Amino acid sequence: METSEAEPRPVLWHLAMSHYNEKARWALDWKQIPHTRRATMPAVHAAVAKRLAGTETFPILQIGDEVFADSSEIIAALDQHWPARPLIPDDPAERERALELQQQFDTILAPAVRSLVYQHLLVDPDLSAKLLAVGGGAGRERMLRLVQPAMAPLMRKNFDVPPQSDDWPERTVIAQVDQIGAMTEDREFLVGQRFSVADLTAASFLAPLVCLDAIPARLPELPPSLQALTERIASMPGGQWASRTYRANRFAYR
Ligand SMILES: N[C@@H](CCC(=O)N[C@@H](CS)C(=O)NCC(=O)O)C(=O)O
Repeated sequence: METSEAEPRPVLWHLAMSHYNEKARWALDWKQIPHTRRATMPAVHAAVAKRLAGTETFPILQIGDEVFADSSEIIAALDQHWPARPLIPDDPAERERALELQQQFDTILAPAVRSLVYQHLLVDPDLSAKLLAVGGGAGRERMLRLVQPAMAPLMRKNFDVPPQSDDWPERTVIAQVDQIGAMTEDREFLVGQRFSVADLTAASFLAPLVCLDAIPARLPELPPSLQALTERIASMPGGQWASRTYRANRFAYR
């Protein structure tokens, strides 16, 4: 598949370890769009986001003068600029359903996965520094290890990370995986007959829990205290679907 010669080469500003960012990376790879990636250190990325888009989160995509500061906006822009290998279905009913599911996973599943992982990660400064430093080398890890005690309370507050005794993140993830399992009981894809933004979004967010080894960013192992739960999620029908879907489609262009 050819990409349009007329389009400028997009630039993706991203955080190597983040699942929202994996969603944007996968979309670019799925659509085989040549692009430039700029990985930034967590925390520093907020200043870059402010400068680029007046926002605080990554991923951010630049296409020429246009700036898209949200993973869903990025996917819509990619389909608009590079229509081949569409992620958003053409059929109006399928389109509506796919975007509705994307919105649900963006606002319910992704924050719950993040809160769940951080509940177990932030109590371990060494593991926290290792995960947050992904893509940056030993110097970055040492630096993040030093600032972790000051960063951890801020991250708990910013990302709504309750104490481990509060099980809302776990309950929320399990409920979402249950629903995904029910929706894919007798079908390969969440919407229609083709891989869409709904599948990509759900599988991006669940990959750290169900197929960590398949993620190209090479994340470190999750905290041991999460192992029993991730094994349970990976064995649920929705967890198995997410792992299968990620492995089958993350590198489908190769
Ligand atoms: N709705 C946004 C959410 C992105 C998001 O929350 N990104 C996180 C990385 S996991 C981030 O940059 N967080 C930093 C912050 O909120 O300060 C999207 O889909 O792009």
